[in-house]
Amino acid sequence: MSAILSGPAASSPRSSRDAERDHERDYQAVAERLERRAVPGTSAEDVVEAVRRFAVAVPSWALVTGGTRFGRFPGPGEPRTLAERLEDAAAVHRFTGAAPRVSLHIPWDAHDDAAAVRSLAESLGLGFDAMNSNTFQDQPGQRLSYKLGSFSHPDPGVRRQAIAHHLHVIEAGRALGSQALSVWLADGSSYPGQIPLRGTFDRVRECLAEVYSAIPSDWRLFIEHKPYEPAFYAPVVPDWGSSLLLAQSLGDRAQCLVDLGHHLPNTNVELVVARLLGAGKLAGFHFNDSKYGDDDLTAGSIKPYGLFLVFHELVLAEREHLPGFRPAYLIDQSHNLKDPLEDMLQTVDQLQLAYAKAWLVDHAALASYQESGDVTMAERTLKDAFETDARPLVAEARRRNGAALDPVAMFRTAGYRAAKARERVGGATRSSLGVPDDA
Ligand code: RM4
Ligand code: MN
Ligand code: MN
Repeated sequence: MSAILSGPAASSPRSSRDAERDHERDYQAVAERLERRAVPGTSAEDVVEAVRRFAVAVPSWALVTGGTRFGRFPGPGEPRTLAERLEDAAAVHRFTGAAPRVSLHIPWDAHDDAAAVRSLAESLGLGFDAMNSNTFQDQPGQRLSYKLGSFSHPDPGVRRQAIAHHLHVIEAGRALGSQALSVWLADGSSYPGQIPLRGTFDRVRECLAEVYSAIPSDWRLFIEHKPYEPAFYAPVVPDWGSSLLLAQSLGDRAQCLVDLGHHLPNTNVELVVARLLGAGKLAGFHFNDSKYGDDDLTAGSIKPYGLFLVFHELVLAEREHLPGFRPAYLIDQSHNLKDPLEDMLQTVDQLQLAYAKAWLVDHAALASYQESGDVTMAERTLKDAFETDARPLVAEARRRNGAALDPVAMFRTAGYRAAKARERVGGATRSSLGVPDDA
């Protein structure tokens, strides 16, 4: 039996009643501390209720082992079909109480019968978040190649084909009840001179304008930037400035999506978030974590303080009722080593935790320290929130939502993956990116 199938609960005699009792005590302790602190809006009750409302969408493509370009090591019981991916997404929601929607990637999640997919999702308690297009790969039978770009391609025929794909994704999303289209383009160049730097941006803007004009009036268009890979010299949409220019030229319902891993090392991502919020152009997030590049690691695993600072900007905007504040929270990760579902459960937990801690910030005190120029106390105000053990608050929110105190422990105790390994026999599990098992 692999380490995944046995778990702490299986090997330890602690009963769930013990866990409940420990939780009660931990919760009382933090509630009491917060009561003593007496900061308006940050009682245990306030924070728990806020965390109960927090929701993040699960990406269908990260429910299977991703792999790297050097290899892929899938485990037993991973989903093989869209129906099985939905089933796993529903499990994430069941264990966390915070993942009621799934985000599809077309054509990875191609399907013939949208009504059947929609009703299956409904029966699982799931809705659909943003739809993702894909013009960064050629598909079998595709007429023209995206090797040298899609929206920026010099051949207008390729550009038309890419636009047609986006219109198809919009139709697929309409049929499922989605309300957003998320566009990440691999367009760009790996060598100086390969493409005109200005002209390609203009082409992308023109193509996006056509797509924008086709989205339903209650939809938004998300533009996702990325500094490099697969274009290693000059991507057409490398940074939030380029993304903002595009969103501003398209219109009100075009906004900029921040994938936390899509910045050069040491970029101050919370500052990017603040700028986009100020411009009314923050679409939302692809949450993940990274050390070097677009590493797609578990959110909060490498830079938890950075994640907290991002959430601080978000909670500030939420509590100030910043006009137009409606961020779409999505996960975008690749699981190479961990069980994809355990990684997803850890991720949701980390996001709930960062959100809870951001709620603990004493905003009035922070503002007054900023006014008086008290640098030390301003910084300590943030640190005080960040260093509070908010785990019992998050566990309590999950409990009240009918989910697990500890999602990973519950996942192991329930034997979810082992059961799926018995059910899901035969058929290939392919990584969404199509990395073959023997690469
Ligand atoms: C990209 C980007 C997109 C995702 C693809 C799979 O790096 O993060 O959001 O759809 O990867
Ligand atoms: Mn992304
Ligand atoms: Mn990425």
